[in-house]
Amino acid sequence: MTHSRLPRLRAALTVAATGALAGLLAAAVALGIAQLVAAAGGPSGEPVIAVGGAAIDLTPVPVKDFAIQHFGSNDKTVLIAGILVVLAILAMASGIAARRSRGLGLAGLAVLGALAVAAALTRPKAGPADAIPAVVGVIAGALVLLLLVRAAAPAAAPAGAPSLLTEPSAAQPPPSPGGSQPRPGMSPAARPLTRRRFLVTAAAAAGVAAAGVAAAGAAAGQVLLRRFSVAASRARTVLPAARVTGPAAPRGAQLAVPGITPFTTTDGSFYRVDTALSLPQVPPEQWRLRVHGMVERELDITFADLLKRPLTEADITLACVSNPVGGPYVGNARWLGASLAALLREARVRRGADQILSTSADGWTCGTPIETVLDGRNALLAVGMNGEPLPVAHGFPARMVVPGLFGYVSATKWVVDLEITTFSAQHAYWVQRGYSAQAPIKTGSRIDVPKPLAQVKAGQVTVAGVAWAPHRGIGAVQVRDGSGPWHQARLAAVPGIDTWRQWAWSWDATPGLHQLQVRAVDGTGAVQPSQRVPVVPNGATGWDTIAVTVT
Ligand SMILES: Nc1nc2c(c(=O)[nH]1)N[C@H]1C(S)=C(S)[C@@H](COP(=O)(O)O)O[C@H]1N2
Ligand SMILES: [Mo]
Repeated sequence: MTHSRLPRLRAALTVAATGALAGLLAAAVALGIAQLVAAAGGPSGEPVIAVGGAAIDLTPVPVKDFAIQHFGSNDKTVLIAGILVVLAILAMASGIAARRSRGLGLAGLAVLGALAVAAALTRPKAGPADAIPAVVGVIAGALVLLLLVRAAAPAAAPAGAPSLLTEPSAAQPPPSPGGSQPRPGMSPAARPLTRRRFLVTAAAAAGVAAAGVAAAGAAAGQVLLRRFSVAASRARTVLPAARVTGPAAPRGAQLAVPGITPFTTTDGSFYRVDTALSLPQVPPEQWRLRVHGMVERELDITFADLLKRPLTEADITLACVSNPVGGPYVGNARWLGASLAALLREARVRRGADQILSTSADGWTCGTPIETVLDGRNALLAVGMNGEPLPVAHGFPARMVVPGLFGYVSATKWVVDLEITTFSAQHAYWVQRGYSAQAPIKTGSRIDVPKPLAQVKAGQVTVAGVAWAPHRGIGAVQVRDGSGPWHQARLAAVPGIDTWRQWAWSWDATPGLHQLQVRAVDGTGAVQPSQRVPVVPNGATGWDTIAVTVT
């Protein structure tokens, strides 16, 4: 690099660096202020949450599947982090643009603000007020950007301007510890002043940003507080005993095999899948369920009404359509709830209706076949899970549970509305995004022990796991080593056909590398298909296969 180019490059870098810093600070202030304003009106207007929610709804299904499968329950954290990184990059770009042209920089901020406003306004249940946090935030951010850019402006003009943010080159003497010593090539009066002014303004903005972040913290605290209050009313909730008790899980439901998936999944280890970035906080005192649409008699019931109805307790296995072969998105709990069929009979469904379109407190929708709910199975409006009120993450105060149907067509958490309608008139959330309207849970089976790629000693090795075909039941489970013959596994006891079933097989393992495979036969005699199909549009199929080394 020639001697004359270096200073110009350094000047350009200075412009870029101060611009980027100004953009970042402006965005931080915008965000902090927006969070603060949002805290006053409830978390629905929080720009990052709104943008995140909109992103979830707009994400193409394959991308969402990728996220669920690769990040699992961390998918939401990854999404928020991603949004913040993108925001930071765009903010820095706006700041750099503002060093060239203020209008351009402001336009960049305005675009970011418009995106946040659009996201806030298109959230389900959003009102015009939900745009306020983003608007106020962007105005604050724009002021900070203008201030900083004005403060830094003269630095762009003369060549040889000192870099604020890069190490001084060896060609120049290091600045004195005070930092304001004039350097060769600088106009002694203007440079340090400009620099100091920028630093002072930057420090002030940083202070405002810090205050904003603190405000955001306070806002988060408030949300937590509100969450805490729902936690408190959950703790106060006393559920009546079941009037109808399904057969208790028999003692033989749990095989004595270390490492096997327990028959009953604890609340804490139950998988969670939903589109909610912040958990809906629905106080039971305010909860209402409306049953309307193609009915003779509309119903509007309170939580107290719900608890007065005869409650049923039953073991039911829930599975997610996004569960890959061998995957974790399936769980079994003991649910307590009121009969959905009885509720529909009370409302008197009109001829021609075939779908219950249920809606959650946060606007998610789900379509369930009326025929299935009325066919005698334990379709529940559930209030309890494993002997306790539903955890907030699993739908407190009330959710649906229908044995045999994938969660996205049956298991609405935080349910507040049941519209009786038809499948041709209304399309639920995931159906709008390419999933099937009808989605019974497909027969599945999984090897839990040994673990994939485990090393085991030659001799008798227990191979074990779970298999499920809710509301058809599991008739048999078969295991094979490589392409050898299928062996019948021993089956654990089950309380009925609505749960998964543990199985175990004693394998005479010989040294070498082996491939173990499992398949189930459901209660109707249908063998789990070997063909591998993806999750979209109505659930994966294929046999779980693991490799183990025997020594
Ligand atoms: N309100 C609401 N309910 C919902 C969903 C959702 O996104 N929002 N997801 C459904 C899906 S796809 C599944 S698999 C189950 C998962 O229930 P869980 O999180 O209690 O395991 O909830 C269902 N209920
Ligand atoms: Mo799901």
